[in-house]
Amino acid sequence: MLTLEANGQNLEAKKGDTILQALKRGGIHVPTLCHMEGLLPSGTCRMCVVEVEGMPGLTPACSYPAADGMKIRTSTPAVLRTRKAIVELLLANHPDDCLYCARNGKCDLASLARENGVRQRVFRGARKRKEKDISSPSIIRDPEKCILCGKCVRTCEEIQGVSAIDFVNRGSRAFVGTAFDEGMNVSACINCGQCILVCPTAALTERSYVDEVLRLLADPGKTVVVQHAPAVSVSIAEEFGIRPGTDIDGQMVAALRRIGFDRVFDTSFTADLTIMEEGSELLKRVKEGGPLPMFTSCSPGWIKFMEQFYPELLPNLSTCKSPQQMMGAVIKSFWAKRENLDPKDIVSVSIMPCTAKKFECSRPEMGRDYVPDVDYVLTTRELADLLRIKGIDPGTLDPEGADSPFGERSSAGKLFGASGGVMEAAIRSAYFLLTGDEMKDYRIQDLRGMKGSKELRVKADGVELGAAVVSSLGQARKLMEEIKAGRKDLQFVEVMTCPGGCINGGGQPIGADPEAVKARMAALYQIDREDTLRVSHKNSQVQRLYQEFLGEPLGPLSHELLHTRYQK
Ligand code: HC1
Repeated sequence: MLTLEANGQNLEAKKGDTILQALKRGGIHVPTLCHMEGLLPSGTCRMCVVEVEGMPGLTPACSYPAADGMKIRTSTPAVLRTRKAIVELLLANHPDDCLYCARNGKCDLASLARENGVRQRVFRGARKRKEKDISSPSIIRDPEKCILCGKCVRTCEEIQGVSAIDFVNRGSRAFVGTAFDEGMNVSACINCGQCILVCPTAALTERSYVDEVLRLLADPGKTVVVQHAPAVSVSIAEEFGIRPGTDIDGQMVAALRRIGFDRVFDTSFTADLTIMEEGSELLKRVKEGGPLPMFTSCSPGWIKFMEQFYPELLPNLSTCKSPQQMMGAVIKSFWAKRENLDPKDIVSVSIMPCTAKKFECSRPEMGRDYVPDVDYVLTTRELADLLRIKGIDPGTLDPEGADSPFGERSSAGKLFGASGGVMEAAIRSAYFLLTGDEMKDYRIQDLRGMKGSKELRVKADGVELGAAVVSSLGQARKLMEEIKAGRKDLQFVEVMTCPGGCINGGGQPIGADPEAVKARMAALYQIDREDTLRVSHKNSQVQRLYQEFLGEPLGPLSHELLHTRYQK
């Protein structure tokens, strides 16, 4: 342990701590901008400067190591003057359109200006003139709002292993852009939106479809139905000031009805359906000799990553569409027929924690006869926008249940929202399919938690399977390299694009700290602990869908509606 002094207060720090970590441990706040928890410091913005006795000038707290006996001052006149000047310089060429900005009320730059007492534009730099990039179905990039903190670049490279964006040019001509300054739609971007979560301003935002959905909700010729993803009910409350990890599933369903959706379905229903299809596909591949390991296919960022970086392994992807797309497909086939509706008159909206789902629903293979399975995807944040526009506070409503015939779900389906959840749900049902018995304890602790890589060997009825779960594409890349190098002990691999899974998706509330993300995950585990229906194969509405319409898992109609192929 190290002993330091900060602002006259004694602090203890661990060996290897930076000054910033030591100050945090002691409860002393220092503003940061480019700093990213869990990654090596870049020290570029200098917002966290402090004075250290005996050292010349100011020292960046994020990158300088704490040392025994160090005496630190965090708010001397020189420190405050420097921080304020940094913000003033950042504002020198920043647009003054806060009123209309997508990050109005949630802008880190605005918060830093407020915290540091900036009340006027002191420097007037030439405005950066660069077109907005609106080419992506998921992400809008506005270089004029970029303050070059580099967090998006680091996230894309160091966490996701994609490197779709990077710094271009140097000095005053520097900007963050794609290779050859092309649109995001032709870049390597996999649409995950993790860059949006770390962007301090509105330089990166989701492509919003709120106006389109509002217009269609008001169109009497349209039947507008909505589905909501497993991870949304445990995060949307944060947008309304409710504690992270509070599940408001029933109140959210009530709120969706108040908005005006004609039906509210639960994507966890089709997560259960996915388990029936994907579990059967896995057992078939094991019996018939591959290709193995089989990779899950519900995370669209991961699919694009595979297409771009590992096309030779595409045959290993499950042919199952994602639960979102399966729901869209059964809405516009089975449900349309049952309600006597022309699929062209149905508008299928989904509420997802994920920006890549917008890209997924626009893929040409995700529909039939030029009718897309899903028409519009709104993120958790856009749902909050929609609720605010309509003046609805979900926390004030009485809970309601989702609609039949796609409203019942198991808690296994709900677990899809956390990394490891698809695997846990699949193992529960595979065990039953192989042995005819239920597992004694459904909880599979080894697959739970925020770790980026988890593994397990499962034995049932003489069959032994190697299972791996990875979240973030940086972790996925490591595993893919092992598999390419000849690793043979895995039969089933779950990949989620975002670290921790959809609870931490790129469409989730901005500004959540790691503890908030863990609280969302814990909420899903609590739902599972308290539920009475905990396995997908016992979902009675899924069973009815097979009896009345689909036939059997992997049958011809399932193949037509619920499966697809990804090709090089
Ligand atoms: Fe997900 Fe999925 S779990 S991909 O993370 O398989 O987005 O929540 O809806 O489709 O069910 C996201 C979440 C989601 C799908 C399911």
